[in-house]
Amino acid sequence: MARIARRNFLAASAAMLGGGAVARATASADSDWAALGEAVKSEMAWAWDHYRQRAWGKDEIRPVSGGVSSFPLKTHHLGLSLIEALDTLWVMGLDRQFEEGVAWVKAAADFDVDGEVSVFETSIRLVGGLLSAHHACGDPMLLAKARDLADRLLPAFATPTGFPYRFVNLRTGAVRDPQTNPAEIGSFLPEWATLSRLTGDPRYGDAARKAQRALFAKRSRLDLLAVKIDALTGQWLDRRATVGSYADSYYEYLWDGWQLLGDRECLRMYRVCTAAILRHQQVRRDGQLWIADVDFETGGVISSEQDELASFYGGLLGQGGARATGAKVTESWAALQDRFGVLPEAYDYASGQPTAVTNALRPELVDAAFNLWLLDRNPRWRAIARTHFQAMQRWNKAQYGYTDLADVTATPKRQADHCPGYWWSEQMKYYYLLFADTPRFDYRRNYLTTEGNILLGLRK
Ligand code: DMJ
Repeated sequence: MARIARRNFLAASAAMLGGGAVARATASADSDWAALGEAVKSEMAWAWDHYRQRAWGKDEIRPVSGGVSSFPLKTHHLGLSLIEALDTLWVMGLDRQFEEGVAWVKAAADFDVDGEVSVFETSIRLVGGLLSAHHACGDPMLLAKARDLADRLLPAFATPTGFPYRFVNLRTGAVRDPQTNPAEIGSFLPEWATLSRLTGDPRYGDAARKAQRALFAKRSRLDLLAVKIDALTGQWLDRRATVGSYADSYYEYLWDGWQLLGDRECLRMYRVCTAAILRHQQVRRDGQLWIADVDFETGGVISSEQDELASFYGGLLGQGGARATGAKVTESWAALQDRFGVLPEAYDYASGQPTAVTNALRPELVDAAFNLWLLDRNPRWRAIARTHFQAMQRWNKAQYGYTDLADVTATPKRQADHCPGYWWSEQMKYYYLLFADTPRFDYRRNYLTTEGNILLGLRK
């Protein structure tokens, strides 16, 4: 990749918001990207310092009050944000912070807890976070921790279909809730195949592959999948096909199985599913392109409501070769970002109104912009990410970190008091990689998971 000349830049202008000083990048010209990258890094270091002082080893910081919240366990902390942050810190060159985080994991991360976790969330966030940290520094104890955690999730896959139960007790292996969905069935392969490769134990990759393929076999005659299915009977419990929540990363991991592992079966499944989605789910409205929710057997449109989570999909389409369509979908979401400043959690393209006015500090639009930019280096994708970053600085920054919003339509936008773990792993990394042109990342040969964890492409 052509290196971008660094310019002299006054990175920050101070402004007060919610009691915290806001470092505002003033990039207006297209060539200030490197300075924006520095601004992202300084926000990450600032947020990490607050996390270290107020929430060290806890799952999530409450950025307004300075308190903490736990996830994925209800009452016990596993160090979620810390683990999610590790490869982001590393790729930004925040080496001291990375090392203190790794030291905490080695000394204190303990998954032997009598409590129930979401199998999917625990895998993408914590197993993935530990594996990407291991990719960064090679410390065998990080791999051992990832393996220990995956071993505790494995009992969930013991079903007649191979689809995992949604919840498992980390200590006892007791499982709960077989009524599951494509995302929670088929979002394991990149992390678990990596674990199998590194440990020599095929059980992880095998379980992930089996679940992914068994779900593909359940597609309708239109080659569409619905959003709810029983892991014990294999019966569909719903008719709605969507690329939004509960389905999104299933499609992502079909492509990723090909991208990371060269798995031709994944590529075939990705192509079949994508052709059906593009045939039956595209809706054009007022110059925008949306991927509508449809009945998986008839193809009839069920709803004009769109999850914010679906805004990742344009990037995936681009990766899979449908670049113009992926660009159009992403531009439709970018137009909404321009209208609301920060995307609402849900939007109805028929009424033109948000149907959920919160925003859970989401990364999906930047994820799409990053993936499209990797393909063509079009500065338009950087500009969408810059708008996203600057809006986040303006609206989501609180005294002790970055927070969800309770209402993106209020003036001024109303803050909640919660920073999700994925903030540390996803958008901060996407912004930085988009803007900073760092030598620590291989921009040609890389792989990031659905949670933004880098399993391929870190350069020492
Ligand atoms: C992340 O945990 C992952 O990207 C997941 O696939 C769905 N979206 C959330 C963040 O919004």
